[in-house]
Amino acid sequence: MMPGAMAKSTENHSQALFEKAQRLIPGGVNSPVRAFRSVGGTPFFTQRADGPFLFTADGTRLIDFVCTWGPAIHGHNHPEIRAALQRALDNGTSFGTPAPAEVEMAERITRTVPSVEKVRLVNSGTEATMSCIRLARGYTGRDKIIKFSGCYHGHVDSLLVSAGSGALTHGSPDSAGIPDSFARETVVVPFNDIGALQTAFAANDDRIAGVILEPYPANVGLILPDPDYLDTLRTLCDEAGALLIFDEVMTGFRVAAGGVQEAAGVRPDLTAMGKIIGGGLPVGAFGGKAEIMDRLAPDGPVYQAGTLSGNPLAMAAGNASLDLLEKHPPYDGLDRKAKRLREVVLQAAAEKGIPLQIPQTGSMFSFYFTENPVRNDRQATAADREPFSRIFHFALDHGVYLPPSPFETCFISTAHDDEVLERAAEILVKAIQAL
Ligand code: KE4
Repeated sequence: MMPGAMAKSTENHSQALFEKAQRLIPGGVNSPVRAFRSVGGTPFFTQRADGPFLFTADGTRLIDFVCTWGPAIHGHNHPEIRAALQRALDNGTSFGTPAPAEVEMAERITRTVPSVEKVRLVNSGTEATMSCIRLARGYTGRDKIIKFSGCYHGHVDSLLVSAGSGALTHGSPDSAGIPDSFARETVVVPFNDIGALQTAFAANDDRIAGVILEPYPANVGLILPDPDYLDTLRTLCDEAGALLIFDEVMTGFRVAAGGVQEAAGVRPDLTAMGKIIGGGLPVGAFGGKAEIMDRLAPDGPVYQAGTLSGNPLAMAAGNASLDLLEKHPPYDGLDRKAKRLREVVLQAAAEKGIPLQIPQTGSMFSFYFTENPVRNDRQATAADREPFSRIFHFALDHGVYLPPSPFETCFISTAHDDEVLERAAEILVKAIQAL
C-alpha cells in the first residue's frame, strides 16, 4: 500500500476533520447546534447529500430527518433544482443589480402568501426577522417588541432574549454580548398564555411596536398553539396598534403553501421567510402590507440593504423549489407519512410504558419524553433529555439522523418514500425498545 495512504483516508474521516476544524473554527462548527453538545459525541462530516440521504465522510449513509434544518422539502440534490442552478451558473454568480429571477421570486411569494403584498429578499432568516423588527419600529415610531420564551428568530441582538434552538440547547437563552439596554426593549412572555400577553400589553400600553412569534414554535421542539390563540393574538395587536409579525422562516411553504397563516387563517402584518424559498442556498425574505413595506429605503426612512440580496443562484434554486411545490403540492402526503411514523413510534413507547409525546403537523414533528402534551418552553425543558440523547445515538449508529437536540424539530421530505420511512420507523422502534 502506498505510504501514508491509510493516513490520508483517516485524515478525511469525521474525527480527524473535527479535530482540525476545532483548531480553526469556534467549536469546530459554523453553527452551534451542529456540535452535538446537547446529545454528546463527535459530529459527523457530510461529503454529499442525495434524496433523503446524507453520505458521511466515514462512508456511512444516513436517513436524514434534519433536511438541512428545513430547506430540503424536496430532499437533497433534487434534479430540477440542480438543473436550474446549473443554468443560472452559466450566466454568472452575482450581479449586484436587479435581475429577472428576483421578480419571479417576488411574484411567487406574493401570490402564495396573500398577506405579503410586497417583499424584500435578504440572505438569511436572521436578516429577515431583524429587518421586520426594525421596520415595525420605524413604521409605528415605537420601541418595544414582545417575543415568546422558547421562540428562536435567528441571532438578532434584540431577539436573543429567552431564545430557543441553539441558545436553549446550550442552556444560555440570553446570549453574552447583548447590552441590557437592548434586552430592556424586548418583553418576553410564555407561549400559549393569553393572560400573560394581556398583562404585557397593559404594562406597556402604547409602546409596543410589534409582536413576533413562530406561530408554530419549532425551536424548542415543536409546540402547537392552543385553539384560537393566534386569533386572539391578532385581536390584541389590533387593539394595541402593534404589528403582528409571523416568523415563518421554518413553517413558510412547509406546513402549507401559505404557511401557518394559511393553515390557521390568521393574517399577520409582516412575515419573515427563509429556508425553502432558497432551495438550499443562502436566503431570507420579509414582506407584508405595501403601506408598511414602502417605509423601507429607498422610498422610506427605514434602512435595509444587502450585497447578495436576491442572489441569482439562490433565486434559481428557490424559484425551482417553489415551482415544484406549486406543480406538485406535497402537503397531504407529507402529513400522512409523518402521522404514520408517529403512530408506530408512540405504539412502541406505550408498549414499554415510556412517557413520550410526539407533536406533529405536516412534515414536522419532535420528541418529548414526558407524560403530558407540551404547551410551552418551561414544559419542554422539563421533559427528560437523557432518553432523547440515547435514541439519537442509537438511531445514528443504525443509519438514521435525528436533530442533535430535543429542542429542534424533525422534518421529512418528498424524497422520504415509504421504503425509507419504514426502515427509519424500524430503527426508531428499536431505539425506543433499547431504552
Ligand atoms: P437563519 O439565520 O439561520 O437562516 O434563520 C434563523 C431562523 C429564524 N427563524 C426561525 C423560526 C428559525 O428556525 C431560524 C433558524 N433555525 C435553526 C434551526 N432551529 C437553524 C439551524 C442553525 O441555527 O444552525
